[in-house]
Amino acid sequence: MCLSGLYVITEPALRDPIATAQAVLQAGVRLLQLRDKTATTRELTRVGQELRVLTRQYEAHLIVNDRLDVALAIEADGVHLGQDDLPVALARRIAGERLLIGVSAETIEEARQAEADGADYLGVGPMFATHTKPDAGAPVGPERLRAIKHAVRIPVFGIGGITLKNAPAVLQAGADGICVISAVVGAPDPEAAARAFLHMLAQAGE
Ligand code: TZP
Ligand code: MG
Repeated sequence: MCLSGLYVITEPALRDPIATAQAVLQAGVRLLQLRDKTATTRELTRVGQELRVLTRQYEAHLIVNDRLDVALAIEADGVHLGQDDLPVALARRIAGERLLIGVSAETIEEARQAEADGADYLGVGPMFATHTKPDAGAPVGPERLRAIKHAVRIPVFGIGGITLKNAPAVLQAGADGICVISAVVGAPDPEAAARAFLHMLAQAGE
């Protein structure tokens, strides 16, 4: 599987996750994360099952944020864990090789620990200021990503405040791919926005 390129994350406050998925899958996105901080477990599971059907149609990968149980229940391809979520080594023990495990890391130490505990990829950020995650720390910038990229062997995605304009700096710092929410999900035409990112990534050779 290809852990690189454009990774789009849903945000129900900006657009319905199903509508988001239809638009970005149509554009060619092959990595989608279901992220919903307010849904009930039942609702998250229902949306996840719909996304599972859609992502299978497009041969895209589906990752569930925070919730290992939901990821396993809907037969997602992976789960994404933050530093306050289920410890990565425990998640790996439960999921075995059934799931990809992505981990958020802000520092070299967190990145190395995640890799040692069995993470398959990292989300490093916030790269830049973001309004989408109010509890995100101060921006770490592309140079932190560069340092983390040198410290681990697993793929590294930049996340947080990434736009078409600043994405090249993240790629130049060594990112294997970029994660976006508002620049695609909050765009007036998310399909066109995703296509623009994919075009930029293709030009950059990602
Ligand atoms: N984790 C770190 S920053 C962030 C997450 C989920 C929010 C990214 O959203 P946006 O709109 O692309 O800045
Ligand atoms: Mg989390």
